[in-house]
Amino acid sequence: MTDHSEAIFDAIAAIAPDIRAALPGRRLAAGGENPSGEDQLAADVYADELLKEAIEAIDGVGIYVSEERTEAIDVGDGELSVAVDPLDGSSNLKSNNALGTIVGIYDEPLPASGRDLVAAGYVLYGPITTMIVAIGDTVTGYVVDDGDRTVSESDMELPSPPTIYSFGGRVPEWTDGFAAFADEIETELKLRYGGSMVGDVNQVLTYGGIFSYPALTTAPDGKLRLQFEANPMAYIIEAAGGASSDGVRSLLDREPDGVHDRTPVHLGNAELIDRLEAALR
Ligand code: P6P
Repeated sequence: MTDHSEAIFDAIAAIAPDIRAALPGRRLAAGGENPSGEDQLAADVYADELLKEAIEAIDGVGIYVSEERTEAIDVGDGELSVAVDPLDGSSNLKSNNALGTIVGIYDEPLPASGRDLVAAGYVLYGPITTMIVAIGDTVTGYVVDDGDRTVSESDMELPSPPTIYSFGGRVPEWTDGFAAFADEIETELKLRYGGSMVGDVNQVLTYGGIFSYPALTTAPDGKLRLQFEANPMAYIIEAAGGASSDGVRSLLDREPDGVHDRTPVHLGNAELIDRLEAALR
């Protein structure tokens, strides 16, 4: 499994320059919507096509799921299922802010529990292109240059004490429990919110803290998708010694119904997640 996972991350690193090079010319709407009802940019569609082509070429992969595609696709007779958000935070292209690619590698057909993940990672298209990969309980940071990934940090762990918080959703739509928790956290940590889960979770991994896109009064399941956003990020943060929650339990224990299920998301230092869950009880 590890060899196949490493091959998948090598393939994603190899096409990362192509995805990045395509961003300037594909900032406009493609005219369609993704299965979650969000406007698709030409960059979303292009990144998805490159990723599917790269991933289906790898032995060991059987199923491909993407934010941009309604159904799971059979791409081979392998045992692994790969779920991707090809261009997470693509709306940030308009304002030239960070965005990225999120990958979850499961050893069960999708939709699957986060406990069926064998690896997860993301590419961050920031001032430089970086990659984070978690396999088992080991998290490794890479710089991606010319399609090759070079280790920049080994055995990554969430820093402690935490210093930043990153809360999504409109404040008037926060539940009373989350608003009360936010009131406490705002007196303790610094706000860092950039509108792309990859960029914001990468700040939590870098500085320690908490990322939340919570349940809203207008959207009890929140905004982010379980299979290709929440689960992979929860796997990474828990492998780095942190914790995750949907408000009640680890995101990795949240049972999925479909490949585009949404879930409330909380990720970060364990003591902050404990406090969050207590505030929502
Ligand atoms: P909002 C990007 O569209 C995304 O899916 C995540 O990357 C990000 O965390 C969230 O939505 C941002 O949502 O409501 O702040 O625009």
